Order: sequence, then C-alpha cells, then structure tokens
Amino acid sequence: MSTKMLGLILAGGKGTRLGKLTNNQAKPAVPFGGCYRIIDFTLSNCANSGVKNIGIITQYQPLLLNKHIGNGASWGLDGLDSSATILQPYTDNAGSKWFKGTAHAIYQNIDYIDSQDPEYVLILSGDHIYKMDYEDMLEEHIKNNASLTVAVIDVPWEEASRFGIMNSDISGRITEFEEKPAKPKSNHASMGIYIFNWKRLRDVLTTAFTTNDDMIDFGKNVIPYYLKSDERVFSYQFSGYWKDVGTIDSLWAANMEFLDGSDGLNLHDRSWRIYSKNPIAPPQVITENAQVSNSMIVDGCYVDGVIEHSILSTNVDVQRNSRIVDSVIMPGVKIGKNVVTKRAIIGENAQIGDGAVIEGNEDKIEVVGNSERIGVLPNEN
Ligand code: ADQ
Ligand code: ADP
Repeated sequence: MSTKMLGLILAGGKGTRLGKLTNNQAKPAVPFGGCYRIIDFTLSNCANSGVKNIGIITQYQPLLLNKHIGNGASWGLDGLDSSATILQPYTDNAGSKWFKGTAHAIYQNIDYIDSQDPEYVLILSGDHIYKMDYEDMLEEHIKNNASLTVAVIDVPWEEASRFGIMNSDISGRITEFEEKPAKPKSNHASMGIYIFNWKRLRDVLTTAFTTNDDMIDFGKNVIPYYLKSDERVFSYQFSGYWKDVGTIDSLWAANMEFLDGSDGLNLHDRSWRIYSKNPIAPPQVITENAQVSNSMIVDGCYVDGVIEHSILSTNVDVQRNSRIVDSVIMPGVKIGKNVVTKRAIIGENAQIGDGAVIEGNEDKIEVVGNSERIGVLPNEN
C-alpha cells in the first residue's frame, strides 16, 4: 500500500534550544541512547511501516547527518523498491533557495516529489523519539476520506503551549487548531506528523508561493488555511511513548527513560527494531577499579571509574576515581581522573581534564558542548 505514500523527513531545523549540542551538527544527528542518533527512530519507523521511499530534507549543518544516513542501507532503504534521498537547498537561476520554514521546504522540493508520483505524502520530523506505525495512520486517513491527517497525542497541560494544540469533533475531524498558544484550550497536541493528499497540497503551496502568500510553516499557516477552507482535516490519536527532544531537559529525560526501560520505548522488541549505522568500535574494557551500576555502556568504552545510572556512548573513556552519575556521555568523550559529572550531558568528542566538576541540579541539566575542552588535559601537563 505504501508505495503510494512518500515519506519526507524534515531534518533541517537548527535546534537552537539544544545550544552547544547543535553548534556543529543538525538536531536529528544528535546522539541518543548510547548507540543511536535521534533520526534513527524516524528512519526505523519508516522501514518498519513499509514506507520505503524517503526524502530527507536537510539544511543546517548537514554533513554529519548525510554521512550517517549514506545510501540508507542501515535501514534497508537501498533496495530496488526503496530509496533514501538527501535533499539539500540549492539555487537556480531564480536565486536563493534557502528554506524559510517547513512548508516552504516541501515547496522547494516539488520537482523531486513529483518525480516520485505519490498519492500521499507523509511529513515527519527528524527530532522525535518514538515508535509508530505510519501504515495504520494512512489506513485511517483513507477511511476518513481526509485531505490532511494530523497525528495527535495528549501532553501534560503545563507543556501544551510548546505544541500545536487542537480540538476535534466526535468523528475525529479537527475543528480548531492553534500553533503554540499562550493559553492552550486543550492538551491535544500535534506531533508534527502529517499525511497530505499530494495533489491538493501541491495546489495549495504552488498557488500560495506564486502569489507571494504566506504559507511558510505547516503549523502556523498551512493547517489554519486548510481549516478555513473547509478541507477534511482529521486527527490520528497516538497513545504510545513519544518525545520531542528539542530541549536539553527533554533530551536528558528521554535518555534516562530509555535507560530505565520506559514502557513503549523497549528496544528489545524484535518486532519493531530501531536500526542505526554503527561505527565499528573495539570491545568495551571495564577495569578492576571500575564500579558500574544501572548504566548502559556500549562498544569502545574504557571504564576505570564509577558509573551510576548513566549512559556511556561509543568510544568514551572514564579514568580512575571519576564519578559519572545520572549523566549522558556522548560518543568520543574523554574524561580524565577525579572528575565528577552529575545530571549532565557531555557533548560529542568533548574532553574533560582531571578534577573537573560538572554538576547540574533539580532545575537545570549541565551541558558541555561538542568538542569543548574543560580544564587541563593530560597531554597538556
Ligand atoms: P516545531 O518542532 O517547533 O513544531 P519546526 O521548528 O517548524 O516546528 O520544526 C519541525 C521540524 O522541521 C523539525 O524536525 C525541524 O528540524 C525541521 N525543520 C524546521 N525548519 C526546517 C527547514 N527550513 N527545512 C527543513 N527542516 C526544517 C512542530 C509543529 C507543532 C507540533 C510540533 C511537535 O509546528 O504544531 O506540535 O512540531 O513537535
Ligand atoms: P528550535 O525550535 O530549538 O529553535 P528547530 O529545529 O525547531 O529549533 O528550528 C528552529 C528554527 O530555526 C526554525 O524556525 C527553522 O526554520 C530555523 N532554521 C532552520 N534551519 C536554519 C538555518 N540553517 N539557519 C538559521 N535558521 C534555521
């Protein structure tokens, strides 16, 4: 069925709220859970749902992301009936083509989308941690004879204002939608996952952009326009684990939930596997001085210190007498002796010199940026 549906992953956001963790890479390429990158979840959901034709729309700092995705082979997307195509901003005779927002980014790729001739387009975000069957969403979309279906999840009320918030009638038809309202009227949040009938969306975007209309973003412009135009807009209720890891706190919390084996994020479920392109790293080494509890430690790590309730990603070194507590240590980080990290995220390839203390608290997760160097490193003594 899904050969009619083209997957389009929006992976171009700068991710300013992740600060020093996205200074040299796009948010979807940020490491997660020891041996994954955030976009692995969306790519694996596509592969598991049978959505085998995927365009990945990049923009901000795409190098690492491109390298990670490659030809899509890690997700089984390199076969005769599948493809993963990286779509980058380009210029033509008409001048600059920098994407201004999510809908504009789709508009800029009309030629590619047309070349795939889809009946439906599935628009996804590259920065969510979840497992979801898009095929099921498409079935509802077709059953409802919808023009647009928006995936919806109930979020805690106190978080509702950072999402698109909607109300639906009893049949699931959306009657009201507000993008990030200051005073949310419900806690039914858009997951930023949409199925559109391509012909109609193509018409709407082409008309808008040729008349200079404002149709830049799905949440701010396209959904309100569809509702105003009386299009059939339906919600698709999702109830599993889902997290938008766009902030430091949510990224840290999602890693901890993954570590604690949260319901719905069980990665040992063989029926819905999360795939990734993993670097080949040597076996981990745990020395006689090491103490490890409630933690995940992956390939290439060297542990000579104390690790409590933490995630050590690929190729992390922790030297003697250092204590890593409630922390997420990203790939390639080198930690010297007598270091303490607590409630912290240490960015990729950072180096922490002997004796440094990196400690967050109940209200704030401490962050060390990618490739940042703290204190005096052993080879500089
Ligand atoms: P946000 O996540 O805030 O809200 P946005 O910043 O537009 O929306 O990003 C959506 C996705 O598109 C992200 O993955 C981002 O990286 C990517 N992106 C942003 N600009 C892009 C561009 N120019 N080119 C390519 N990719 C780009 C949205 C919806 C809300 C909904 C939340 C759920 O607007 O209604 O509640 O997602 O997380
Ligand atoms: P956050 O919401 O954390 O700031 P997002 O990834 O959601 O991060 O994107 C933030 C904004 O940055 C979006 O509105 C997006 O359009 C914009 N943006 C995306 N790519 C770039 C870029 N290359 N340069 C500047 N801004 C960008």
